[in-house]
Amino acid sequence: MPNRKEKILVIGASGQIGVELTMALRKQYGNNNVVASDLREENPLLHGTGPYVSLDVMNKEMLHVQVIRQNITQIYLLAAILSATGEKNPNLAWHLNMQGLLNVLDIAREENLHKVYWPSSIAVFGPTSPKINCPQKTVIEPSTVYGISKYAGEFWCNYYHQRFGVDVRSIRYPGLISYKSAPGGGTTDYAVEIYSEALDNKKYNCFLKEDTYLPMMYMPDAIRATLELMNAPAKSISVRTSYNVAGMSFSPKEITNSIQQYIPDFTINYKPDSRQAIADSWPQSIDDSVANNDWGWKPEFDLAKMTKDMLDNLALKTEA
Ligand code: NAD
Ligand code: AKB
Repeated sequence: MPNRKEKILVIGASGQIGVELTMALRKQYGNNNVVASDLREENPLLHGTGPYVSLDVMNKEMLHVQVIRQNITQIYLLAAILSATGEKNPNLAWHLNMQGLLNVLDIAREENLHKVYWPSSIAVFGPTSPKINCPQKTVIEPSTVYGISKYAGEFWCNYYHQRFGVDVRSIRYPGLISYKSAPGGGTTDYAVEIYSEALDNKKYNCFLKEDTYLPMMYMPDAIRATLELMNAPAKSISVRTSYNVAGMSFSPKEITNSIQQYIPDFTINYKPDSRQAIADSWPQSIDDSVANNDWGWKPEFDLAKMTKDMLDNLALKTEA
């Protein structure tokens, strides 16, 4: 059972994952024990559900003051620049993704925080990694600045754990699909946009080719994976870099077929752009047997189940 005395700070809480993870943590620990924070304004979905502070993870002093003032015991760090935006501004992506993490790890060490969560990504893998069932340990030569920052970040987490005993845990998320909050500049964003475009306009211009397979996961599975990892006993965590987790793998053509089961006149056009090269550098599917052995990870959603849930919930949102 989670300890009710924990006080959690979520950094990047207004983003795609942040909103849903904050709500899930508030359910587990109590609304007032989970402080949401972001550089941008509070996401409307979080209004009135618990405390919110405006915070820049790059300002270490300000972060440190908040951690002490709010008696924080755990940090979930979600602030980052994702793959597609990162290629437009590599220096900024490197700076935020690295310095933000180092600020959090330093404060965790100095303040003896109980736990830190920091997500990595399947973007750590590059063109020389195995394409199918990419293993936990394999050749890793990322070709995007985002992937490089995630891979370096994984080893900083491992270092702070080995050297200073910081209990930092991490998951290499696949592309995440959700209907509550919009995605923030990734290569897998097409798989979110396609559902709302199918409902609103019955057509979608896809920036990836029809046969581009990528590892993906529905947000409820991603949130559950995160909580299961964070609630697992420390002795069962054998990976202190970051865990592979798998949900499903599909191509734009397959997700289109799945949507057409409900919207038969939905059509798609393919106009690949610079994101195609990023997608081509990543694996098509992931082997998550280590996460399964260590803390029992198992996904619940496949493409068919996710499509039904996405379309039902987006339709309800439109009606509201
Ligand atoms: P997002 O872009 O939707 O959200 C990031 C949030 O961080 C934004 O609300 C942004 O305002 C905030 N932020 C940016 N700079 C900040 C700063 N200096 N200080 C404080 N907050 C700042 O991203 P997301 O999709 O929610 O991703 C969260 C994490 O999960 C990231 O580390 C990302 O790399 C990782 N991840 C996401 C996916 C995915 O498909 N969404 C997949 C793999 C890994
Ligand atoms: C992206 O496409 O950049 C993210 C990710 C897989 O890390 N969704």
